[in-house]
Amino acid sequence: MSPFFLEAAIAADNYVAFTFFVGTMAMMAASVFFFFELSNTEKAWRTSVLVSGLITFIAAVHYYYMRGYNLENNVSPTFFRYVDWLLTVPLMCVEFYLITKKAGATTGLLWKLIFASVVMLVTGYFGETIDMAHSWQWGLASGIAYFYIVYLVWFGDVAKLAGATSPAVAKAVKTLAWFVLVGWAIYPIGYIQGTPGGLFGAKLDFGLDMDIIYNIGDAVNKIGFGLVIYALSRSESK
Ligand SMILES: *C/C=C(C)/C=C/C=C(C)/C=C/C1=C(C)CCCC1(C)C
Repeated sequence: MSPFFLEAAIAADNYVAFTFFVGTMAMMAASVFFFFELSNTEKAWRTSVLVSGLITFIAAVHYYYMRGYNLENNVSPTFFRYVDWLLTVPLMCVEFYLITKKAGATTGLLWKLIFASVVMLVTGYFGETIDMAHSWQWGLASGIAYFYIVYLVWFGDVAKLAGATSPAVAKAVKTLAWFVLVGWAIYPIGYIQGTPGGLFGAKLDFGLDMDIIYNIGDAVNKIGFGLVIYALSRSESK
């Protein structure tokens, strides 16, 4: 079937496919917005806003693909989901690095964040695919890496550096830290829903498909993160 027929074939009650479709649109719109705003952005903030656009653009391409894959095969596009995350989550770490760089953030800190995010994602991938029989143990390992990132942005080097910059940067880092603590916590909910091991071996059912939970998480976090950076670039341009 051609992609056009597939699009028409999204049934009105197929909420998974619908959220992939809306996700594609939202990510595309956000990318256009960030890219077009670059020319109105002060030089010092251009790279940060560009990275915001790259994050939503990479997601838009993956969502377009995942939408078709899910419609055609009626299964979760887990592999492409994780490819997307492996590209976009490290870029979110780059955002933290870029905005705290003026206060002295080192590439050592950047690598710590990236390393923790890769551990978080690779262990999650193992639990969802290769070694599903031990999904809760993999989820636990992933959760530990996740809490290390939470620690770094709330109390560790990222938080300390943010305190040493302008009030606007400090405020933006605080907002991004909330995204990491609350927005990113949407993902383990999807994982618990979608894996046999659930939470510490206890199967929980939230009544929502795993992909719907992940799609909500991506929209909140990728677009939200970008908008916080965008707002910061505006307040610092005045
Ligand atoms: C744009 C994509 C983002 C911000 C993805 C974030 C993904 C996570 C924070 C995933 C975390 C997980 C756990 C903390 C435990 C279970 C396995 C994961 C990978 C779903």
